[in-house]
This record gives sequence, C-alpha cells and structure tokens, in this order.
Amino acid sequence: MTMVDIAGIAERLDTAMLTATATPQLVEPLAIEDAYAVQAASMARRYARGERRAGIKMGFTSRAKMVQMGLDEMIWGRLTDAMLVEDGGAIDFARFVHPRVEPEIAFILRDALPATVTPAAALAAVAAVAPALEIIDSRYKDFKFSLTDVVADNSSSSAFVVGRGIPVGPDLSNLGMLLEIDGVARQIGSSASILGDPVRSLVAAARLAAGAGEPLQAGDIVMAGGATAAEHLAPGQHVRLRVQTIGAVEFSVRRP
Ligand code: OOG
Ligand code: MG
Repeated sequence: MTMVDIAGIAERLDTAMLTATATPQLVEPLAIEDAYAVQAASMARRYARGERRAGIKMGFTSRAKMVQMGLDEMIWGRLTDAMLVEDGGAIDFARFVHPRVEPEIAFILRDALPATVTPAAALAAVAAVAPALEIIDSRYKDFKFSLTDVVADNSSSSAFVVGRGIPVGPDLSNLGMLLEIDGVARQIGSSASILGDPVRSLVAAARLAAGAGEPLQAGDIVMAGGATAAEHLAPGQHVRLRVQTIGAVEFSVRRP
C-alpha cells in the first residue's frame, strides 16, 4: 500500500478555495476512503478557522447531474455556516473559481437521525422542507474531476441558499421546479428527478453521515442534490428557484 498525503492534498484544496484559484486534478488515483479522509481533513482546517458545521449536501442523486458530470455514484459533502447565503442575499463572484448554480430541495432537521431510518421516520424528524439553491465551485481546473477528486474537494460544495420552506406534509415526490436567471427559465425539472423522491436522499444522508461518525443532528440542513444540470454563474445575475407548493428562493451575484 502506498502512503497518501492526506494532509498535503487537503491543504492544497483548502488553499485553492481560499484563493479562488483552480488547482490541477489529483495525479495519484485515491481510494474512495482516502478521498473522504482528505475531505474531512480539509474541513477540519475550516473548523479550526472558526466555521461551524451546518449539515450535509448530497451529490449525484439525479440522472441529470450524473450525465452532466459523467459520474454515476452518489457522493456527499459537508456544509458550514460560512457557506450559507441569506435568501435574497448576494454573493461576490471573485470569491469563487468558476461557480455554477443548481436547483435543490433542503430539509431542516428538528431531531437527530440515526444511520438507519425509514422515509416516514426521516420526515418525522424534519422541521421544514424548503426550496434551495446550491452554488457549486470545483476547485479543479476546468471543473473536471474523477469521483475521488470531487469527493476530496468536498463534493464541490461552496455556498448554498435555503428558502423559508414549509412544514412537512405535502407529497414531495413530484413537485415542479423552475430555475430562472434574470427572469428567463434556464432549467425546468421535478423533485422526482432526485432519487424518485427527495426523501430518499435524506435517508441516504442519514446513513452516510452516521457512517462517517458524524450522525445528522437537530438543526442540520440536508441538501438533497441538484434536480437538473447546473448553470454557469456570471457577475450581475439574479437567480431564482420556484418549487411547486413549497415556495421560492433567490440570490444575486454582485458585480465586482
Ligand atoms: C459535484 C457535486 C454534485 C449535486 O447536487 O449533484 C452536486 C459537482 O457537480 O461539481 O452537488
Ligand atoms: Mg448540489
């Protein structure tokens, strides 16, 4: 077995994020466990700088996202308070390398979740379900990566916006989702694209987080994954997502 420089790769990815500068893809193919170890090590650097855990994001839970990025395995990443953008707020384009946005659904937990839960039990622990926008920003050159590259890079997690949402109740399995940029429809989809029902993503999140020794806690936010392909962002844009029944969420990209 070769030794993998977990801390060194974590530092490289963390620096790429802090300086908004793309870094080359990893040369040595990592084992998936090592990729998650790099992710944990890079997140430990952020926690040491004062960021606080906010929940987790799921990735590649829809066919549209798998096709866009050419990968077909579910992944996850960690969210912190520093990544949270207020609904209606603005982001600075210069903070990112080459940001994209994708339409999602978020769950805000009232109660902790164990590794194994039924969809009904998972929903019973949810305080609110909300429309959400994820701003992904791969730290790799040209937004290209292998599965283990992207996992090491915290699954491209970069920023996220969560709408007000509503209490659990309505069926979430087929809600229309409309992503508009500057008032123009850019992606139209359905929550059904997310594993057939976004609650399945929440169930998987509970299993994966617990498996990593960081089970989902009360107050955590779980991003269920993009329902459609992601769209490139540019300075000056206004982005809005409307999700049938559960509401809307928006943000803008400041001009430098
Ligand atoms: C990886 C992250 C995938 C999603 O919602 O599927 C993801 C990427 O596409 O850069 O966030
Ligand atoms: Mg996403």
